[in-house]
Amino acid sequence: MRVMRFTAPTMAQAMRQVRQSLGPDAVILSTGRLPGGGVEISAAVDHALSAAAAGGGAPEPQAAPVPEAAPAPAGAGLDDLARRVADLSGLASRHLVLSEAAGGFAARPEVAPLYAHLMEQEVDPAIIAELLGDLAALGGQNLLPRLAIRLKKLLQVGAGPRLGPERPAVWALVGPTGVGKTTTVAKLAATYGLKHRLKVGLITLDTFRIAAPEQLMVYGRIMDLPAKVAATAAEYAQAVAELHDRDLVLVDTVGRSQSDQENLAELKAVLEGVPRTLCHLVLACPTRGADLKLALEGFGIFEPQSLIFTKLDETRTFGPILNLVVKSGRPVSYLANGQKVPDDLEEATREGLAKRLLPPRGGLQTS
Ligand SMILES: Nc1nc2c(ncn2[C@@H]2O[C@H](COP(=O)(O)OP(=O)(O)O)[C@@H](O)[C@H]2O)c(=O)[nH]1
Ligand SMILES: [Mg+2]
Repeated sequence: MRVMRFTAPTMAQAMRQVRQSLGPDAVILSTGRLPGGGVEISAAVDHALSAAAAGGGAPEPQAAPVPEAAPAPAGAGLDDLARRVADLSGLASRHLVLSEAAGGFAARPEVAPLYAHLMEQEVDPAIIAELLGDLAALGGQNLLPRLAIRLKKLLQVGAGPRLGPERPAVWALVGPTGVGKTTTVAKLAATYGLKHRLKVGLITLDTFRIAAPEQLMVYGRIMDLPAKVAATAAEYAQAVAELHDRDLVLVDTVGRSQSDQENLAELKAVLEGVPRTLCHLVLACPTRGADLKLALEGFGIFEPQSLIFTKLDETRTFGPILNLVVKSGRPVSYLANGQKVPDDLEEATREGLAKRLLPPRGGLQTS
């Protein structure tokens, strides 16, 4: 298999080059942005793979599950879209998806611009294939609204604090260093404490760095909310007990590298001091896709209730949000789009996320 590189100003143009040079059996191996602008696609033709994809040659008996080639009727199978996407993790099936995309649905003139746009947004190719594959077979106009409906179905949102009978509700924000946990705790405190007029308390477990607890204490003083520092499971349980008159207790934690399993386990042990603590995983949207997936795995031990994405103001690529929702099966609860406390926080909605992921109406690049 000979790998070839294609560079062009836009994904659509690079895809066209791939099809022209390598034909319909091209397999996209990777896509990326060039430092000086433009995109690069590595692609190749693997005749064994493409023969198997076409049902021609002798397929490998141990091949990973292959997506249904036959177009499903409109709307069918949408409910288990996420499950089928999750099944597409094997390398062989991934290649089949990509090869099918390049030579099949993605080549159709009405679909190609949508395909290119989603690739540019760095949506996982397997998800794109599920979203667009049978839409292409339906043909016709108005693909964008149909895509929007499917996308919204995949984008789970919600999991804001459900204030059950047990008070206070306890939310801990966990996540890598520097993603904006402390800032987001402050924004949430303002949202729930000042706007929704709930009784909010703050706890910081970030005693790891000198002066780190001070950051949250300052927010507490400004907003006139009680704030406590805890370093052990017992201290944490004590702090929550002291905040028993609160509706919601927000817990800030120390940033940990997802690869630092020992420290993650230590933090988990502290959080277990209050078993009803619900964790929410904070991730920065501009983080590279592979690193986001590593964080998801590393912080999986906290069984996060939701994902919170920060720094949306620093990127224009939102595919990773969709990729992680599908991969984790967790909803997105909040989006942070700037440094300002408390303004730069929004509750995640399907519409808001889909709007960021889709091209503006009429703004599709068709060249
Ligand atoms: N641009 C941008 N910066 C943010 C956002 N959220 C937090 N930050 C900044 O990121 C840096 C780290 O934030 P911090 O809350 O201390 O992160 P932590 O280590 O996870 O607690 C600070 O400079 C914040 O102002 C956001 O949504 N957008
Ligand atoms: Mg912090």
